Amino acid sequence: MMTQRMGPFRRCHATINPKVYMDNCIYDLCVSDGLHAMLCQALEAYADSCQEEGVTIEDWRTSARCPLPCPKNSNYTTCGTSCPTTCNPAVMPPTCDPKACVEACECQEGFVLDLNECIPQDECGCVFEGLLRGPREVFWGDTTCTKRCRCDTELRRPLCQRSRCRHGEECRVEGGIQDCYPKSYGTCAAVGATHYETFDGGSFTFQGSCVYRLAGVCEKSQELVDFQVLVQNGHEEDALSSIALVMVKVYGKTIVVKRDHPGKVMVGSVDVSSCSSTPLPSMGGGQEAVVETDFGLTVTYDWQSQVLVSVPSTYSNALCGLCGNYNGNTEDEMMMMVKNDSVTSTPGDHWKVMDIPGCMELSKVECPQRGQQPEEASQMGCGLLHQADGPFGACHAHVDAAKYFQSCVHDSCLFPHREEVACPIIARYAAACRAAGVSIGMWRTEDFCSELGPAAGSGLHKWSGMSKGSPRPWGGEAERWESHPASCLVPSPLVQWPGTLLR
Ligand SMILES: [Ca+2]
Repeated sequence: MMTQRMGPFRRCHATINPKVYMDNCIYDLCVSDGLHAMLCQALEAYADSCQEEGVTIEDWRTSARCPLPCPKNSNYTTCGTSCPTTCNPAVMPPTCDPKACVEACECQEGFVLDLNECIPQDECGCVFEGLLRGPREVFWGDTTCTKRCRCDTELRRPLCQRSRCRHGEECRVEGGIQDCYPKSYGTCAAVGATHYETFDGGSFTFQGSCVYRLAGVCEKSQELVDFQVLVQNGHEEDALSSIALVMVKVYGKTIVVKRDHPGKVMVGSVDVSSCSSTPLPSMGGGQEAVVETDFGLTVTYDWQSQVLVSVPSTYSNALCGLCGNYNGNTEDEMMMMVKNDSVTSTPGDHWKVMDIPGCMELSKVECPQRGQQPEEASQMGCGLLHQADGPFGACHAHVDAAKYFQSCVHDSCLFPHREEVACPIIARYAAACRAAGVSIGMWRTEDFCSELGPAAGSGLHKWSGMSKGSPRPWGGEAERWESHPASCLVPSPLVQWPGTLLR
């Protein structure tokens, strides 16, 4: 084929004598026992030499049965360009000659070369200040978070516009990623049947067994993802009992955790906790349901008596509910609840969202037999908080125990025959001590506030499936649902997994 006068190499004969290549070919085939690959190699060597000299050769691979293996989405051609379209046209090989004709695998229509692969053009990234950015990637174009950029796949370059961090956020690097992060987080707690600690640090007692808004967005804004956390206390024989139900409403979904169903976290009729495959490190030994969202809301419920809501500082002054408005001022928590026409309104009047048959509210929380109670309550366990030589002794100088003791006595008085009402309040003080960096002694025993409550064995369930693209007004991300790294697999049909939707 090399020497054929009418063959594919005929134009090359005058430039490069095929004889040497022919002799080498015969020798190679001879020693390799006629291996076909040797023939292809020899023909390719001659073809390459011809093309290097600028001679156009014709297709020899078909008749010699030496196909050039081409990667996916590309076709073989004897005369292709040495300057193929790539994702990044600015970076061309220095040898590229636009007029040269080379044997090549050319990307099909709509595909471009990227690292020896032909990929769809719209999957190309962008180069920004020497760094490669993924297609449609949204990133900060400066170190102070004032320029937001997006890699445009059609233009194959980033488009930037002025932006800034939201109220309550600051620009910093976390885990190697520069972004706007909340300056701080606010935490609110509902403990036992009657105690509430607001985001601003206020506390009050309120008893009602209807469904109430614990926290939720009241000052709606495009920049904040709307959510609501609702709670309901249980009631048994005309008496209140601790939190029986926690509901988180976000992204059009309602997540329900019930005391009567320890270990379960329901989204509609689907229990999403049962899919937890890897047990999470237990936090403080408790058994808790943790609902986390991508915008920083965390709701924790121990299936017994304590609900914690944590929100990033972006939500300051935008919330309302029993947890308060999170504006940094403790004084106005109750004022928000006072309606213009009624000075005597109660938290229940204001934040009740649903009546449950038989649900009730006690406007005044008073212990009927105040006076003789503290002593009795001390015997029932509250005294543990005060004992100088008790498990909390080391904490007294750091966190005032008086507030917790009062709450404890209060609840012990309200529920005189239920020793366990003291447990969540003591646990709350224990948590406050730990948060202040004080190590406390063992206070739970087998007979008193035993760790093994109704949720025994259920472990800690963390479900962080609720997530959506960045709510920033800039960029197309808000339209796209994203899965979030989740320790729990969310079963279909509600959510496809592994997948990207929660529609
Ligand atoms: Ca406030």
